[in-house]
Amino acid sequence: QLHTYDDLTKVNPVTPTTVLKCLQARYSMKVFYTHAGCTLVALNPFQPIPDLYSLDVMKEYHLAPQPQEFKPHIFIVAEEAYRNVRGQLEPVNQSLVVSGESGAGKTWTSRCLMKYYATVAASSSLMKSQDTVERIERRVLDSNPLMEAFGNTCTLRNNNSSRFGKYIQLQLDRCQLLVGASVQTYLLEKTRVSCQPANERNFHIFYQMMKGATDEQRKEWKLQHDQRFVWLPNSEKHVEEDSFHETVKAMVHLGIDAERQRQVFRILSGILQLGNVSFSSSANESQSCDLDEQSEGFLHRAAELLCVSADELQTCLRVRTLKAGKQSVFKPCSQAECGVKRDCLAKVIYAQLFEWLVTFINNSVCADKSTWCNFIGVLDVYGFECFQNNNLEQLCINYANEKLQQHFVAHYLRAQQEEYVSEGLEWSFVKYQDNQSCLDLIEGSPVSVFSLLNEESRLNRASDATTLRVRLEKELRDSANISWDRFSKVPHFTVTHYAGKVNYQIEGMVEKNKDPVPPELISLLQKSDNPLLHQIFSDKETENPNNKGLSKVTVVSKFKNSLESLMKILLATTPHYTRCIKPNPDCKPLTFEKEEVIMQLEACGIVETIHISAAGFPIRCRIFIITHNWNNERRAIMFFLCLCMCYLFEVDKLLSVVLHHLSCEDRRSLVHCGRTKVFLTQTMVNLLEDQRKKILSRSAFSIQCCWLRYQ
Ligand code: AOV
Ligand code: MG
Repeated sequence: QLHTYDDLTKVNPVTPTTVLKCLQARYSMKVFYTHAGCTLVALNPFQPIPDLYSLDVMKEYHLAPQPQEFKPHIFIVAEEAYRNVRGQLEPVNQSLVVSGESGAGKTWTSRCLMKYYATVAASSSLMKSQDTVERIERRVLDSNPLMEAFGNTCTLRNNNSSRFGKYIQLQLDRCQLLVGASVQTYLLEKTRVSCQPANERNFHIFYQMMKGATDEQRKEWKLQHDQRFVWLPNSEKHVEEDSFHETVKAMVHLGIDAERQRQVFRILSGILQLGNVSFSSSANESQSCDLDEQSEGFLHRAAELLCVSADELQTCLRVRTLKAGKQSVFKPCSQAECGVKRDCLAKVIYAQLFEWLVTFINNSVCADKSTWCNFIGVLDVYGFECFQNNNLEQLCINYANEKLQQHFVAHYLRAQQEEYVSEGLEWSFVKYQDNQSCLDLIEGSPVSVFSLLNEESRLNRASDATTLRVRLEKELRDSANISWDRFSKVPHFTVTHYAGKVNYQIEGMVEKNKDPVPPELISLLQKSDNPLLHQIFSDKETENPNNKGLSKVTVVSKFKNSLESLMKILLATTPHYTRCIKPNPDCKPLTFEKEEVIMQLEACGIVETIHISAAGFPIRCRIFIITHNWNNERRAIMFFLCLCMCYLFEVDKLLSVVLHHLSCEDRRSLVHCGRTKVFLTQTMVNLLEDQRKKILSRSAFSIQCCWLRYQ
């Protein structure tokens, strides 16, 4: 019967084993969603499930008076958030936080959520008459395949792995209709453009082009059928046939015209050509390296596609410009340096192109501030990762996941329990895994991995890997979350994350953190005759080459700041958590591996969450009785409430009146009085909601009950 438990709070006793058994039983019955108190657990079926997300199912959940009574589904979370926007509980803006490890189903879930809102909150009044620009809902949805084409790839863990984080705010007007959206993205893993980990691939868009371009387009973009590109490994793997067509369709819907598309694809092909340019070693240091014989053609094609002079491009790659006073000094690059510059050029172009794309999408879908009043945010970041070789990219990704876990711990596991205790409720504290110590290790002050990494980046000294390793070991030795294998030949450090231990290689970390862009590369791109390339680099400052990037913000500092802004937004919204679980590491359909699942359940603290949810109260508020019409001046009501707060502290009495009016005096266990707040169980909230609806539908002067939530 275990499969019948819709909510893990009903499992008795709640232990990792019973929870696992319940989820396994449900999975074997093809039931993929289960409530875990305040969170929803979503198991990845790894195969499309017919009719699970159909229009009819959406309607069913949207129109139900109590969707919670239906089978657990992501649409319950979606609908709850949607109704909260209409409700009186503060804050009215909502965030749907989707978490889980790489390949668990976050991006899939985010797409489902967006489809749901684009359907139930569709605003027909926004139908546009132009042929090319589609209605707003379509455009919001089309932003997904477009961003995924440019920002997703096939990794060892997921064939459609997101290499950037995104927070999409769906903007709703007063009538709860979707009138626009805005996208905030986080740190694209741009190193992948020029360096793909073994058995992984470059971003989807390159393969889509190679496969989907017409003969005419190939000719224009200089992509011969039989051409092998160094930066396109594993081309034979997993490509959906029509994805190029889909991407182009999305571009059209979003308003990227044919000429702009041409410019985009020429730039992308230019990048691919650059990847086949290599250099031979020079005879001595004062001589610059020559192009390899077969590279000549690729360099010319790259220059032609990027619309820059081939000679200048070659000089930029082979010679470094140093400023000595007002004079420029030119220093030939070594073979390795030439390669680094080539990679840097490709990365900076791709990253800026991605940024331009996101800005374009925002301009196309963002509603005017005067037309929307609330939003529902959907957060989909890259999931926790642990490969054989992990570097700065994985450190940033796993750090982002630590931050999200901390938000959950702070908001739910800690804050709620502390409040019950401070309000004097009978409460036996549920212990939970706090990941604060790991975050202190990574980002804390005065010393942390990030601070040491930044210092090393600023000092700009040679043999960074060993120095950084020694400093990390010396200065962070007190942290329980970091360790070293002293016999390892490769300098590395191991971090114990909430989701598991990860070894990070130190080699190359400092350089990646500095992320220097030689100014001559920017100057070259600013002179491009490709209007798009020219535009995206026109406002970029060419750094002072003598400055060695001193004033530049490092990668980790920038990322830390952007995540802190995200946390501020999350804290100002009502969060809803969905935990995506990957039932097996090989992405096999309908295969449930217990060890895999239990590790993920333990990492995210599911058992603790269930304990707290089972005994806790989802709503804390003060209840007042107002003989007043809610439709009257809101301010007057607020004034009245303040008076109540000042003079009527006998909450218990007030409560009796409310309960009397709701005819449920026998249900006092559903309500608990704290020192300053009244705590309601979900059943009580539903009861009050029903009453409120009845009263409002009568729309007469009557006793109304309203509640405010103080966080
Ligand atoms: P992720 O976003 O969590 O990983 P995805 O959302 O890309 O993971 O899911 C991985 C794959 O699992 C998808 O491409 C689908 O094939 C499949 N999948 C996920 N959820 C479902 C579902 N509900 N029904 C059917 N198939 C599903 V990463 O972005 O790597 O962290 O960086
Ligand atoms: Mg993803």
